[in-house]
Parts: sequence; C-alpha cells; structure tokens
Amino acid sequence: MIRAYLGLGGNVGDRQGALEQALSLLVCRPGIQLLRLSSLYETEPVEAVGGWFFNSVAEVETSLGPHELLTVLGEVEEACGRPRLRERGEARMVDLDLLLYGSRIIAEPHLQVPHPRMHLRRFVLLPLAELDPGLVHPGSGTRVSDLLAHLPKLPEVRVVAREWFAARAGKRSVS
Ligand code: PH2
Ligand code: MG
Ligand code: MG
Repeated sequence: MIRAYLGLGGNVGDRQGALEQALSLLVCRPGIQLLRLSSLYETEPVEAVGGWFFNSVAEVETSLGPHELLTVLGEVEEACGRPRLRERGEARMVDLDLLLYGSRIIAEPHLQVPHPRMHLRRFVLLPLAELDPGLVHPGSGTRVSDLLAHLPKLPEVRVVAREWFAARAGKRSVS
C-alpha cells in the first residue's frame, strides 16, 4: 500500500458539490481508501481562466500503481463532466491531480510526480501542510511547511469550511 496525495480543484458551477461528487466516486473505486481530507479553500486563480477555485487535498492509501491511479483520476474527472480533451488553464468542473505517490519521483511525458508545479502553489501547499507539515517533497528534499514559508501570501487562499465532505455527506444521509 502506498500513501498518495491528490489535489482537488474546480472553478465552474457548484464548486463544492463537484468536489464532493468526485470524492464520492473516488472512494467507491477499488484500491483507493480516503485517509484524510484537508479543509476546503477558496483560492484566487493562478494562470487559469474563470472565477475563483475551490481547492482541497486528499490523503489516500492505494494499492494501485501510479499509472493506474492516474487513469482512475481521469475517469472520475470525466464522470464529473470534464472533457478528456482540454486546454491547460481552462475553467473546469473538477481537476484531480496526483501530487505525491509515496516518495516516488516519476518523470514521464504523461506522468510527473511530484506534480511539477505543486511546490510553487499556495493553493496546494497550504492544504497539504494542514494535513502533514513535515512531509518531505521528494523532488527537493524540503519539508512542505518550509516550501510554504518561502511563498508569497498572494494569490489569495482562504478557508471556506473545515469538515466539509463528512459534514455534507452526513447531512445528506439523514435528510
Ligand atoms: N489549477 C490550475 C491552474 N490554476 N488556480 C487555482 N487557484 N486553483 C487550481 O486548482 C488551479 C489554478 C491547473 O490545474
Ligand atoms: Mg491542476
Ligand atoms: Mg490536472
């Protein structure tokens, strides 16, 4: 079993609903267990078209290999309404990024782990540091909390909700 970290984001429509749908689909898939989920953040777009994003980071345990996991993320994105063919930076319902796969470093045309821009992005590092500030970024050997400390405070990243997925799922089940 490998511990992996996934970046969740979206800036179209019901942003929280879309991320909840993606998580619900992910946890149904064999070989993926959700261990922890960061708070939900509202974040200023970085080199992207459209409005502010909702972002979060999920810590999962998986028996899937990195390529299989990437395929599942693409399938869940598609099931949530995101087209397979897409342009970089376009507005999107759901974007699921493989940030870290254990301490593996993978540099292939279609799979780069750690995610090649994660160390530059506050909307990734803040939720990740919330889960595990001492986690070491395998590319640079630097702790996530140290990477975060060296980033500027802008573009803005602000907490929207702490217990968002379990809370809404719980409410749904009693209503
Ligand atoms: N994702 C991008 C590009 N820019 N900006 C924010 N705030 N959040 C994102 O998830 C995001 C972005 C590419 O996937
Ligand atoms: Mg992305
Ligand atoms: Mg992506």
